[in-house]
Amino acid sequence: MNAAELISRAQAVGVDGLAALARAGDLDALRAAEKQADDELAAIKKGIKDLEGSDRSEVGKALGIAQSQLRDAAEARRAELEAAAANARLSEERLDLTAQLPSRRRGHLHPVTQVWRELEDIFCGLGYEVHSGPEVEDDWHNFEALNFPPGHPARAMQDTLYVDLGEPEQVLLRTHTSPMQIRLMETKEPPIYAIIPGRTFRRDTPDARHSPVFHQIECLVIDRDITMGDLMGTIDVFFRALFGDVDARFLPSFFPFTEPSAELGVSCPFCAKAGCRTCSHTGWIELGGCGMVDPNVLVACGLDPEAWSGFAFGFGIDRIPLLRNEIDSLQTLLWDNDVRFLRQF
Ligand code: 2NL
Repeated sequence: MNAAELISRAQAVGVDGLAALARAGDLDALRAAEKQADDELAAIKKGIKDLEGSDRSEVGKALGIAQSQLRDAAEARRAELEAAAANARLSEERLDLTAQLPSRRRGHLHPVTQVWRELEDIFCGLGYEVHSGPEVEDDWHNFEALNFPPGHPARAMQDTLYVDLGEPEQVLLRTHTSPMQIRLMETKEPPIYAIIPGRTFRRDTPDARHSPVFHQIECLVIDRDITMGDLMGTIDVFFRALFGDVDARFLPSFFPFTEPSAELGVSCPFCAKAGCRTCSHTGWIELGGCGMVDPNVLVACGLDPEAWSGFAFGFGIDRIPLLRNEIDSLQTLLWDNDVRFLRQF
């Protein structure tokens, strides 16, 4: 073959090779097209040795052009095919991170437990300890040490649930949380700053306002020179932490274990004393009672009433979630156990 023929063959290999590279649908096809063009160019190259000097360089030039065109085209096509393969893999492996899975509904604490914990938080913030005691008690801690005279109506069968253990009417379900306060005074060296929340039991027929199992919290302070002023100031701070902008009210009363004693009321947090359904149009809500610990109680616990004095107050916990959530029956709050109802609160 002469130089002109070799040059035109080299150009033809270039044109056909470019078309084959463009047609290659995957990397294997691309490699095959490259190899075929290379082989054909190598065969043309072999014809060079039979040519004159000046023709040799002309054919060499034509081969070089065809070779470099094919190399560039192959490189570009390879990049295209690799990108396409990567994209195909990406879309195949794509995870839909926006998928919505049905989530589990989160539960919450019972309304009584919520208030219980809130009360603990308030008193912990005032530096008090939280204590709990046995629910099954003896006559001494529930009544005798609390200065209940023998034959006091609260000891009678209709109020107290006695347990059939030991001597008759000696073992009982605590009717209030006070027995644990007796236990604290018997065992702890004052000063004592404690609250005792807990479950309490009375022989009551269940209705909207009564439940044989209910919840109480009592507060006990024993220290030197404690006065009625300390009691009133503490209750004021406590009521404001629990209810907001309210006033406390103390009405003279009687309890066997305190002297003097007072009924404890709070101005209605819902109407600011204007009168509403919640406070039965009185402007006040009765919560519990309070007083200065009776010296007889201190003596029963082995404390010297000349050295120590203290105050105590107590009230029912259940009243508070009832008021707050406008629930009209203790049965609904404590016994029905209907989560469809309770989960509103
Ligand atoms: C109420 C009234 C009260 C106490 C509880 C108490 C305890 C000891 C000594 C003196 Cl060990 N007092 N507790 C005092 C006054 C009132 O509770 O209505 N509770 C529901």
